[in-house]
Amino acid sequence: DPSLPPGLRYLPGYYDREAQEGLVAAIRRVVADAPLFVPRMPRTGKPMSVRMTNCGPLGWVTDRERGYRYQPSHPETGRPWPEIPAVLLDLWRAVAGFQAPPEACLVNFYDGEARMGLHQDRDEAEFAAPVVSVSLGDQCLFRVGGLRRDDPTRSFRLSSGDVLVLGGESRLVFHGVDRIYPGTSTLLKNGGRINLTLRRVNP
Ligand code: MD3
Ligand code: FE
Repeated sequence: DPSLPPGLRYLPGYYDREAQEGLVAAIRRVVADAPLFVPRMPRTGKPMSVRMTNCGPLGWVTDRERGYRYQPSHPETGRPWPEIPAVLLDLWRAVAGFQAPPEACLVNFYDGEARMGLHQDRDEAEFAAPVVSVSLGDQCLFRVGGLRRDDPTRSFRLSSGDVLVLGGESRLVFHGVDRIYPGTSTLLKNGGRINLTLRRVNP
């Protein structure tokens, strides 16, 4: 698709329903160990509408005082993040190419009102490795642009089971989630959307 940024691979329907159910079970175990927290914007302390947790050696966190960063422990429990489930390490091996395993898996949970504004992912020290994303549950309207905030954007729906691989020139493009479409999936008993992003943090 020539209107997608170079290096972005969209793999719709990568996971079938049974595989999606397995992923949800694995994420429930992660959340039982590392509870969802409310991330807060640097300086203002404004809460994000998405709730988050992580698994892997490092996790992405943000708060008013210390801002965006990766750290090895949960900001509220102080415990190390749980391991990345094997099924997600398998995904990384299948789609990321010749890369070391991911260090961070961010788990984003969206209720029907949650959004994520247009941003770049640049808190990592390693941009050569791709970001790999898995969507589960309700559909969302995803927006992807270019390397500059004011570049034209293109929007499309992401559905449960879809995978995105953001490598090469797409690694630093602006992107966001404009809205959730409640009631578009039966995967999660209470509705909502889960997005998993696998990343290398350090070269
Ligand atoms: C395109 N998450 O956690 S995932 C994020 O659906 C984030 O939760 C969104 O953006 C979500 O940072 C989008 C798809 C995604 C992830 C990383 C990207 C798209 C990307 C990095 C570069 C370009
Ligand atoms: Fe992002």
